[in-house]
Formats: sequence, structure tokens, C-alpha cells
Amino acid sequence: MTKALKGVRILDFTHVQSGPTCTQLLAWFGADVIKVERPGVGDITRGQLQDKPKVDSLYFTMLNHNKRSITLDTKNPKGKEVLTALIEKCDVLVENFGPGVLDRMGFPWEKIHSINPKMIVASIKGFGPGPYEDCKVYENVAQCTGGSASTTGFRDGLPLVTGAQIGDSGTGLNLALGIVAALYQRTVTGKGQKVTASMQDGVLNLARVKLRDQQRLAHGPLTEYSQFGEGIPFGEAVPRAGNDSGGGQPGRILKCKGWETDPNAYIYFITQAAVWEKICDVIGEPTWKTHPDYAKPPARLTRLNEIFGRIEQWTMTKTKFEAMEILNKDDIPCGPILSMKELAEDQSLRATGTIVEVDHPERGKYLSVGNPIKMSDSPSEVKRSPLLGEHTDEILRQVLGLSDHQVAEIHGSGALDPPRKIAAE
Ligand code: CAO
Repeated sequence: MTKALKGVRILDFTHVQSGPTCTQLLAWFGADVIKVERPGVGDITRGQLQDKPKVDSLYFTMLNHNKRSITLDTKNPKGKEVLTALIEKCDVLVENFGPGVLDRMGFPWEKIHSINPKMIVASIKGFGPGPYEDCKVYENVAQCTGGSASTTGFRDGLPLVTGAQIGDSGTGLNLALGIVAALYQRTVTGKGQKVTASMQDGVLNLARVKLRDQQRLAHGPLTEYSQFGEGIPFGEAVPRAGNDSGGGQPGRILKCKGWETDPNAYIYFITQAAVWEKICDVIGEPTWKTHPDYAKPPARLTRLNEIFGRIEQWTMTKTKFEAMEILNKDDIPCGPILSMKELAEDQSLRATGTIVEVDHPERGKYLSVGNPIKMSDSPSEVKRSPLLGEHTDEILRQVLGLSDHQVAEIHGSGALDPPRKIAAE
């Protein structure tokens, strides 16, 4: 079976997490992704958070499946020649260097466009144009500057960052979408274009509902926030709302059987108005179906602590899975808090390829997250990440069509060698 992006060749200058998630997706859709890495060093994540000595870390392997790796010193004159030839042969260049790096390397957009006018140049930066455009950015900086941290956590606690990498992997998704849209537009215009995605923009996009609430604040309190029912006045900015639901249906995380010893014995419970009567029956409060203090959603808003307290008395008598089974029979929206251990062992996620076991020649078998996007005519097969420079000669010969003599010349030029350490004077 063919793949959606078969025939598309990506020059992958990405590193760390945000960019690699983008190019990994493109590789899963069938693109030929050529990862360019610094000789001897490679993507810094190869050596970060290592669980086993001297083998590529899970950090690296889980972000760089289905790619080929070429090592190339792009500051070396011969290296620049090779890079120029690769630009001629590729459809898309993807990078998430710090601001200005590509220009300093001698490959600004204008030059790339003149070498290959069809090339799409896709970049992730921390910020878009503005006061912070020259700043380097990592995940948590993006969460903090994109409105996520100020609206996450409890009202009386610190701003919180989330475990989900919304700044990195979220922006990688945005860039991948921009790239496929630009590839489609190119079929009409015949031209490449610049595609940029900033991490701040990506996080703010995901925090959209909080910008909604910021504007609602001008017209009165946010009645679905617990603090409204607790009689605590709102300030000028959207507050942190703990585990309150972000939508119009109040929700909370509630304890389940075993919570005293299991940190994940909890369930998310939503008191959706449409199933309120069923909720009353399940928890043993049938009179709440008609009682004026509980029957209608507006009356419940000032009593959410009492209501969820009562529901929790019920959930504490069930495990999170028992509660899930009972509530789902009545279409009551809820979800168990699943630990990473539970997810790793979940056979249904294995069956769909969302969690896959991959074999690596140096580290052995490990689990990874497969393609979260499923396509009926473009199945994703997760292949191990490349070793550093594993495909250097293959790419020089096969992609650039170089002869043995030319490849030997490149080897002799120092363009494939790690940078020499300058001896201390
Ligand atoms: N050959 C020669 N030099 C190379 C090279 C190659 N193949 N690949 C990279 N380099 C050089 C670059 O030319 C650059 O050198 P100069 O600074 O001298 O121009 C340097 O390596 C890379 O610089 P960098 O700024 O990208 O890397 P950093 O480790 O200092 O910063 C990061 C990392 C992530 C903070 C920065 O790249 C960044 O802000 N990126 C944009 C935002 C982003 O994607 N962040 C997500 C990170 S994951 O949480």
C-alpha cells in the first residue's frame, strides 16, 4: 500500500523535541526524512536523560522514528556544498534552531529560495515577531508565555506547567499541518513558501477557552468556576480553576476506592445536564431530580462543592474502572485517571498502534507512541530511529548521486568530522 507523502523528501534540521515531532509525523505519512546532524555530536537528545549508558536515549529514539541520519558540518566549505546539493534535491527544509542560526550558517530564506524555488522552509521558533523574537525557548517557557501556566493549577497555588508537551509536540503538529498545506498549495503555484509556527502561538491556540473566559469576565463572574459557588470574588485576569471543567458542564476529579494508597485512584466526573436525572439515581439522591436547589443547572452552580462531595461519597465505594463501567451504561461522561503504567500495559492501545514496541540494535526493545493520526489508505509502520550518521554515505550516493571518488573527497574534506577541539593556550 502506498503512503500519503510518498515521494516527498524532507531535509530535517530539527533537534530536541518540537521539530522532531513534526518530521516524525511526516515520516509516518511516508515522506523520506533526512535528518542532518552535527558530526560526532548529533541531536543533543541522543545523550540526554540516558537510562542505559552509551546508547541513544529514549528521549531521542521516541522522537526520531522512520528517519535517515546524515552527519554534516554545515560550517565547513565542503559541508556547505553538500547542503546546497541537498536543498536542490529536497522538497521541504524543517528547522527549529534558535533565532538567526540558519542565517548565520549562510542559508537565509532568500538563498534557499534561489537555490530551489520550490522548497518549502518550515521553522519553529519560541515566539513570533515582537519583543521576544530573539529568545530561545523550551517547553515550559512556552507554556508560561502562552497562557497555559497562568490558568493551570489551583487558585491558591503556584501557576503550573502540564506534563503534556503542548509547546513542543503541539507546535510540531501545527508545523506539520502548515507543511502539508504548503505542499498542496505548491501543486497549484509551483512555488515554495515560508511556514512558521511559534510555540507561544501554539500554546495560546490550545488555551483559547481561557481567552474566551478573559472576555466573559468583563460581563460578570465565571459561574462555572468553583470559586463562584464559594463566593470568592474574581480579579482582573482569568484565575486558575483547579480541575473544574473548561466547558459549560461542571466536572471534577473525584476519589475512588483505594485512593488512600494509589495516587491515581480517581475519576473525572462530569455532571452533564442531559443525564442529571440518571446521576441522581446512581448516587442515591432521587429527590434531587425535582428539588428546586438541584434540578436545574443554574441552581446547582452555587452548590457544586456539596454536589460533588455527595457524588464522591459514591465514587469512593467503587474502583475507577467499576465506576467507569456503571456510569457509561447511563451515558454519564467520565474517565478514569490512567497512570503511564496502565497506559503502557493497555492492550487496546497496542492493537491500534498507538503504543508500539520497537526494537533497536543498541538498546533492545522499548515502547513508543505511534502515529496518533490513523489513515485508511496510508498506514503508519513505526521503524526505529537511525544511529548517528548511519545513512551518510547512502544519502550522498543515492540522493545526491555522487561517485565513490566524490564521496571519498567529502570524507577527506573534514565536512563529516566532529569539530576539532582547540587546545588551550
Ligand atoms: N553543522 C554545524 N553547526 C551546526 C549544525 C551542523 N550540522 N547543526 C547545528 N549547528 C550549530 C548552529 O549553526 C548553531 O550555531 P551558532 O549559534 O554558532 O550559529 C548551533 O549549532 C545551534 O544553535 P541553537 O541555538 O539552535 O541551539 P541551542 O542548543 O543553543 O538552543 C534551543 C536550543 C532549543 C533553545 C533553540 O534551538 C531554540 O530556541 N529553538 C527554537 C525553539 C524550539 O524549537 N524550542 C524547542 C526545544 S524542545 O523543548
